[in-house]
Amino acid sequence: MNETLAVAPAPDPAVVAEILAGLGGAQKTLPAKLFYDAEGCELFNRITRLPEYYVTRAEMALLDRHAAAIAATAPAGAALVEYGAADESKALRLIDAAPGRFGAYVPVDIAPGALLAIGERMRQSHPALPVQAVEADFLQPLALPAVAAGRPAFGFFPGSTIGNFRPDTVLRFLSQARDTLSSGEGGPACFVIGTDLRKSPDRLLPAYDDAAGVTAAFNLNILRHVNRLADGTLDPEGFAHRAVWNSHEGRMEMHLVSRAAQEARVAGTLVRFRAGESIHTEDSYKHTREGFVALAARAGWRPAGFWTDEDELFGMHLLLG
Ligand code: AVI
Repeated sequence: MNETLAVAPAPDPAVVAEILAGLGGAQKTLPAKLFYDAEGCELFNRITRLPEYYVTRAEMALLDRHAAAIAATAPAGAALVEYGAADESKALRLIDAAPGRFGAYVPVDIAPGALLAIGERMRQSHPALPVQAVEADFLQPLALPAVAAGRPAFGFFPGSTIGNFRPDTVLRFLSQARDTLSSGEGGPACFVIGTDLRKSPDRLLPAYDDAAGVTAAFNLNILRHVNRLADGTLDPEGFAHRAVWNSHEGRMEMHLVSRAAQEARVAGTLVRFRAGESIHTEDSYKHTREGFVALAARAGWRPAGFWTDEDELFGMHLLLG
């Protein structure tokens, strides 16, 4: 029987403090997790179908090729713990590739609406598989829910969302995930993580600045979300979307560039922008295979498998800890 558990979300004052800290720095920033209100999730879904945005298609092609091999590395009866589960489509590739191997499914995400929808759909499509969703910011320490008790835990973090974290955050996340996943029964912790691979800026830049302007709309939407969360007056019309390849850091960056000198109020605080000044809204690291393995090793994980799509655009690592 399926069951959905809602754990309390992070308190609003903490989010407001994070927003103000970001807008108060010399390089203004906003937390990328704030892209994903209902409108942002919809826009991101559209991004995944854009001709320029190869990331999702490459990962799906990888799963078409290798889902059975990846699922075969899971211990029998394991709870499949999916971090950042916006929908269940990728987890289902593993579940359906190895019928009976997974004993439970635990989608973890910050968006309650997405989790409820997953629970509903899974009840229809896989009624015999216990599902327990956890609404949480997975960058915070996470406890496995009751449905995972007595089972090995098999972590799954697809989508290259890990690329949206800076290396210090990746290290903290991977150590916490090791604690979480090794609290399951039996064997070492297992974690399968999808990462977009390093490639030419000629391929990367259009993927983050598409001709139809969907990524621009996604970037600008963060301002509306911040306005709602923190009683703000940021004007989306006053900013332009910019995507940049930072070769030194090995990452794509998204910025919102102020079209003119302007002011806004956010949670009662006056924020001033110079003409041309940017708010840095997102990093999307493009890890090489070796670079990611080295990072994971610093968090106590050892590499045990690696798969790519035919065009070698996207990689999936199996880590044991
Ligand atoms: C969710 N994440 C992996 C996407 C990425 O490619 O970094 C978010 C995104 N930003 C712009 N386009 C897509």
